[in-house]
Amino acid sequence: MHAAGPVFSHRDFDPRRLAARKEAAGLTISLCIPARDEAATIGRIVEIARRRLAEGVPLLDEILVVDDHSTDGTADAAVAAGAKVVHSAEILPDAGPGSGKGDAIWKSLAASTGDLVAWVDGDITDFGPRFVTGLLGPLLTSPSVQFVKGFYRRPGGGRANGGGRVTELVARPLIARLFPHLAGVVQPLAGEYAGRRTVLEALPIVCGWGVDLALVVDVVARHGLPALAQVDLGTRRHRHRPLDQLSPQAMAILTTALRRAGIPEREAAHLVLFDGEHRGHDVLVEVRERPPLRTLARPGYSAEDELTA
Ligand SMILES: Nc1nc2c(ncn2[C@@H]2O[C@H](COP(=O)(O)OP(=O)(O)O)[C@@H](O)[C@H]2O)c(=O)[nH]1
Ligand SMILES: [Mg+2]
Repeated sequence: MHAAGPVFSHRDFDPRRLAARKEAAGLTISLCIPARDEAATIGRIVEIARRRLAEGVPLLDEILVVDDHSTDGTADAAVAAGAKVVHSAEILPDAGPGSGKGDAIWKSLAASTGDLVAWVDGDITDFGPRFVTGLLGPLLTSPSVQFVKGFYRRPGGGRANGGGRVTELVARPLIARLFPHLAGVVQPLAGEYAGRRTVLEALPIVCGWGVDLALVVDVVARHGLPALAQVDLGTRRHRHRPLDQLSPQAMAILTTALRRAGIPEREAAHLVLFDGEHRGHDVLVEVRERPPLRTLARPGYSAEDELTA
C-alpha cells in the first residue's frame, strides 16, 4: 500500500476483547447512522448492531439514527429494530440552515454522547459486526490513532478494488493534485469512519456530500498522517445511483477540496443539469459548513466543559 498512516483489518479485532478494552478505559461508544429513505436496509443494520454489539457484547452504548424527512418509514423501521431515532430538524434547531448528509453527521455528533463515535451508511446491504469492530478497533488499541477510515472491496460491476465513480473520476484526481499526502487513502469517500469525540468536536463539518473527504483532510491537517488509521472492512455493497445523480456529489467534493486547498470559490455551488428534453435545471449543491461543535453553547454543556474540552 502507498505510504499513509497505520493500516488494519477488521480481522485484527474481536468484539469481546474490544469490549473489555473499552470497559478498562472507561469509555462509552456511539454508533450513528445518517439516513434518508433507507427503510429497506436500516432495520437490519440496527438489528445486527444491537444484537451482536450492544446486547451480545457490551461494546456499543448507543445506536442513533438521524432521520431526515424520510417518507418511506425509515424512522419506524429503525425504532422497531432498537435504535434511538432523532429527526434532523429537531437537533440544534436554532443553529441556522443546513442540509444533506454532512449536516446529519454534525447533528448526530451533537445528539450522541459516546467518547468514541462511529458512522456507517444506512444503505449497506451486506452489513455485519465487522464494520463496527473494524472502525473501533484502532481507536481502542492505538492511543495515537484519532480517526479511522474504512475501506473495502466493492463486489459487482467495475474493478473489485477500485472506488465508485465519483471516487475514481473526481476525488482521486483532486487528491493527487491538491493533497498528494493523502494518495494512500484507499476509499476517500467511504461513509464508514470513527473518531474520538474530542477531536471531532473541534472540526468544522461540511453539510453535504463533501463531509467524508473533508473529515480526512481536516484530521490529517491537525493531527498528522499517523493519526489517520485505515481499516479493511472486507466487502461492502450498497445502493447503486444512476449517473445523473452523481453530478451534485461530484460538485460537492470538488468545491470542498478546492476550499480546503485554499483556492477561492464563489459562495454558492450552482450546477446546471439537463433533462431528457435538453432543458437545463439549476441545482444548488450544499457546501455550507457547520462550526466545530465545541464552539457552540449547548444545553448540557457547562462552562467548565468548554474550558477544558
Ligand atoms: N439524514 C440524512 N441522511 C442522508 C442525507 N443524504 C444522504 N444521507 C444518508 O447518508 C448515507 C450515504 O448516502 P448514499 O445515498 O448511500 O451515498 P452514496 O453511497 O455516496 O451514493 C445513507 O445512509 C443516506 O441515507 C440527508 O440529507 N440527510
Ligand atoms: Mg450508498
